Amino acid sequence: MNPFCVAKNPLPFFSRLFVLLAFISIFAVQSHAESGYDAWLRYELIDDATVKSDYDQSLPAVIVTLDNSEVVQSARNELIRGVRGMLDRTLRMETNLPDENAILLGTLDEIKQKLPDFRAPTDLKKDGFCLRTVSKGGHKILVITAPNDRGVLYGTFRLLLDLSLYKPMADLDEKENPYAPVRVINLWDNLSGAIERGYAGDSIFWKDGHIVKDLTRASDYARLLASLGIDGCSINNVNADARAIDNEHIPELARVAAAFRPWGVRLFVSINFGSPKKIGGLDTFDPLDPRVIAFWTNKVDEIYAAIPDFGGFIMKADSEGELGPSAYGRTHADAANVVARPLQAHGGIVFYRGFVYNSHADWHNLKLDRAKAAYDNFHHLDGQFDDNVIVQIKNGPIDFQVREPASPLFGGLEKTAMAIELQITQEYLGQQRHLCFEVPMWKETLDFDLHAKRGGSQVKALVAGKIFGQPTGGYAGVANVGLDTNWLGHPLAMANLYGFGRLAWDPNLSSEQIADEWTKLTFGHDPQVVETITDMQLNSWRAYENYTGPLGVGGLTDIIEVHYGPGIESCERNGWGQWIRADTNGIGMDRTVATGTGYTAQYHPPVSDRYESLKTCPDKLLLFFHHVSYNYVLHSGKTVVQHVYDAHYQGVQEVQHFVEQWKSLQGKVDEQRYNETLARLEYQVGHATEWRDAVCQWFYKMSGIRDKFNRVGNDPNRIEAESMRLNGYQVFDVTPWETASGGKAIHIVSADGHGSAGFTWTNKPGWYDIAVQYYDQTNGVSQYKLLVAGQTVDQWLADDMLPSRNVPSLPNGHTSTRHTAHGVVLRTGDQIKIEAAADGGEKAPVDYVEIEPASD
Ligand code: GCV
Repeated sequence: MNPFCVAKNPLPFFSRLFVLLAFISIFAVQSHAESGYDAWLRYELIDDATVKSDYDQSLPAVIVTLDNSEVVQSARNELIRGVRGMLDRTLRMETNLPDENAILLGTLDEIKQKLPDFRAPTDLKKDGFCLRTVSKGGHKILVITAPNDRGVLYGTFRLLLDLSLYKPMADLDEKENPYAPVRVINLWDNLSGAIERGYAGDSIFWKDGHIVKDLTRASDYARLLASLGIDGCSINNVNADARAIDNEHIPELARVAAAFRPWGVRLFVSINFGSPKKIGGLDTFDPLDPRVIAFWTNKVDEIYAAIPDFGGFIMKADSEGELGPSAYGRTHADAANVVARPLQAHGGIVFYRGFVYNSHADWHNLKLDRAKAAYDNFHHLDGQFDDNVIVQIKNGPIDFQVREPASPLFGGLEKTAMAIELQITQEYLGQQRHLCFEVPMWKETLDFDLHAKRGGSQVKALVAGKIFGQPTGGYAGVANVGLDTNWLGHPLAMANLYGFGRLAWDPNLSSEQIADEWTKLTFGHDPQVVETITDMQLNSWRAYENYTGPLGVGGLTDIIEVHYGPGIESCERNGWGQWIRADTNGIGMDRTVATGTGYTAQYHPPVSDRYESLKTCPDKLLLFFHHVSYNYVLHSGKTVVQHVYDAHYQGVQEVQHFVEQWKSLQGKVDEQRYNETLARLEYQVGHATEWRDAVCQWFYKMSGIRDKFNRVGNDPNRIEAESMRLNGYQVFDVTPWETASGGKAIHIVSADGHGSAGFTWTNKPGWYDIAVQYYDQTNGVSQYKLLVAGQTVDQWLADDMLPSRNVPSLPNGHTSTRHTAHGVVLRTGDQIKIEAAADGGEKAPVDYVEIEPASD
């Protein structure tokens, strides 16, 4: 069939244009190949003959829509697109039931008019949906219906999910309601286009202070969100630029809202609490001042005049330098309500962030504790927030660390709506350079029973308002997607966005199911591919925890700026409050009531008792709650320090295993994603090794206790750069010391910027892998060459853009990286040499060379 024959119909110009646009959007799926752009909506042709023939027979050829809303049109187009991709068939669009089988899309009211006998489930809620096959006139009608048009879209995506997962279609009967009313995404994009804690390129929304002209990606992003049932998205940093809502930007925001609208996604914006002063021309932002009240009322009215379905605001106040109500002695409730009241009139909401703490705390004071801040700031205000205020609370009491207990504030608000804030962007979890599937971590928090009420009160139920009956609440995910084609950088990282969306819709899904679904949708159904990737994903968070910060110790990363590589003592002796209180005698924050900060009292019994007592505190959180000696014996029977050593060596082995697992998929995964993933995993091995060595060296020095397996500080296959014959190179002290093997490395100091470092191979002849651990800064592109017996065996450029790019880039735990020359033949007595050329501020630094028998 000639798809353009529709243009011959006597349709008015705009209708023809619409058909053409619909056609383009339906077929657009084919234009992105396997770049990762299509994420889990690839709609790959079904290659299982039985499944395909079953679908060919059971799926009607006609799709009927009873509704002309933009959202239902998106649903129809999406179904056509999906069926075209998976079954290579093009559904026919109708607006009336034909004399044959059909798929029927409409809201409950519309369906009842068409099919008066249709028995809809009586308990469908807003955004919930039902898929049911009924008979009419001897034909089967697959009805996709919902109380509202967004629900129809979600039901359509569910049908597509079912098809993608090869679920039998015969006599379909499915019904689902979202677990929670609130399911939103936050982005931390600055108006400049840079993204705070974004690791996949610049903003898809902003550039140079304005919304970008081409909003195709914004709309494609909304489509991805809609496929998960997410219905709101804020598009600017919570450290908000007040200009985001000034008169110049409101029309620009309206364009984004228009790009979101066909997908049922409402636009939210982060606001600066100082706006009345910064953009309103007032001399105050006191929330109780009538002029400030008028400012917010007028501002909200202006926004709704341009964007009638505007979702509302996100507010970060009195935290990390942001202005807040404390400037006028007002409360967070005063601040939230002054903005919430005008929004209420339009059906809008305010997410008021619970992430409020003093970042200039006195570290000498052993009773101070940042973990207590959220509860202390909000608990006493319970009942004072308006109904359309949602206090948005990070999963743990500190800040997205690899292991934290559930925030006690979830159990501390009974009359206030809440949302749990989960971070999809991997700020503290390897920044999408490391594989780290967060769903198992989120599940631990969501399933945790805070005992806020007799009969059980798991976090997932508390935030959904199911325990104390708040009218709203739910889930907010910080995603920070960027312009990288595959949205989040690492080809396997989109599993986190998918997982967030699935859990926001249904937190009772298991990590296994989510990983399995995502892998099938993203990489296909080959059982080996599914089993391998699922296994890697499910093990990745614990592996990351093992080689970074086990036992709940918290951030052993550089917490001051980059939050990426190791930088252990950066958390101590400053006002940020992420202290681990380590000295030569012991480590860990004492948060007990008996002798510490008293944080455990913020939990209800028996949780408070469990954490208070060393006897019952789980090992995985020991150092979060207690200060103990390095020799303290865990429930596992190991000492703290031996656990730290063992976990770190195990963690690196686990990452090495990921590489092997991934390599077993060569030829089974498309080349582009195979190669991109392999490169990231190989990088991860090098950086995990850096983490392991930094943490183990530091614990060894601090505790003075040897590793009982004698691994720490004893690397028989390692040749330290500072021990090599140097020419043009000089030894220097790396800061912090633990981020270099032995505390030292070499860099080029010669006038012409060239240098060499060499040594003699005195070991057995054979095939070897030669790994060079060096520092790849972002302020230069050094060149390295590896020579064996005068012959160049490898060369490379230090041109990686590691996540430290926004701060002075130095040789340290963020930039430490590894290049491995595989399968090099060595003879005893060979001269091995690195020749390098410095560039810009990067002086071709080298930490060590490690030579091991060739892996394959
Ligand atoms: C947007 C952490 C991050 C900040 C972030 C803050 C927040 O501190 O490092 O970049 O600021 O959390 O959640 O507000």
